[in-house]
Amino acid sequence: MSTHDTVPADGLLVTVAPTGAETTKADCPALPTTLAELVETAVACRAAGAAMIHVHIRDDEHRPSLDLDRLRETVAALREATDLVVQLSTGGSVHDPLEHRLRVLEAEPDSCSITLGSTNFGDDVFLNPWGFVQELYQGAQERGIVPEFELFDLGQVAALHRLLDRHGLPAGGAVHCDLVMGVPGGMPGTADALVAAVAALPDAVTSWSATGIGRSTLTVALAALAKGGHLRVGMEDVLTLRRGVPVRHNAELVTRAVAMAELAQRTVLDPAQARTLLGARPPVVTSA
Ligand code: KMH
Ligand code: ZN
Repeated sequence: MSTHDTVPADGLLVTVAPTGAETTKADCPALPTTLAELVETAVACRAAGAAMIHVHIRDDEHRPSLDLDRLRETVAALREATDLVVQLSTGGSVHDPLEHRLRVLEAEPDSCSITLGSTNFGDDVFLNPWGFVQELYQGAQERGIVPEFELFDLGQVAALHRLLDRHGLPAGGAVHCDLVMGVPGGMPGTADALVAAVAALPDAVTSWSATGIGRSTLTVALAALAKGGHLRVGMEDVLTLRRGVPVRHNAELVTRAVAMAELAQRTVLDPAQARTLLGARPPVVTSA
């Protein structure tokens, strides 16, 4: 397999976000929180059709963690077991200090999430001051890490214009966004909101995906497909397949995304094609 394959015009990137920082292991034992569970999940989701993994890690008590050694170990283990594009969350949990979130870049993932502004997040606040956003973005540029701009509301779309105008394009030259919809405090998970957000994206945007939290997940996925976007799925965002039917494994959500892609006559991208789409560097080969 080549590392920089052509991306078909009807290509569809499926990103899996398997863990997140909000759900507890006690509430959801199926959530992959240990390294072994995360690697098993990554392998199964790759087989089901995912090309990128958005990673939050947990500590030994299954609590959200940004421990740098653990992040490095996680990136290495995922690269060893799969060819997925490895994206680390710099959002962490709402309780993580900004300086810890900046240091995530030191784990040298292929990609990192960057959120463009602060958002009420349920009863909490997901803090992303402008100075922090710029520092994170410049750090990613310097390290050759491709960002995924996570956009929780329309104001953050406007902030993306401002960021690109001031600091130029990401490493690799592509601009990929993910609309995260339906967070209590952010834009609603509706087709109307998705259309408005997509219409407002900067011209420099080369690809975008969307995900709807909780019950908005199918509405957002179907609207994203209708508008030619890509899909993010996973237990970070939704814990049921339908009312009363819990997700038992993230691969179920990836399989459903692939089925929707097939219905929409889209070609599911493999990780090499995803790297081309995202402008990500070739996979790091770990020495034996
Ligand atoms: N856990 C949320 C507070 C990201 O990964 O960059 C932030 C989040 C976004 O999940
Ligand atoms: Zn996340």
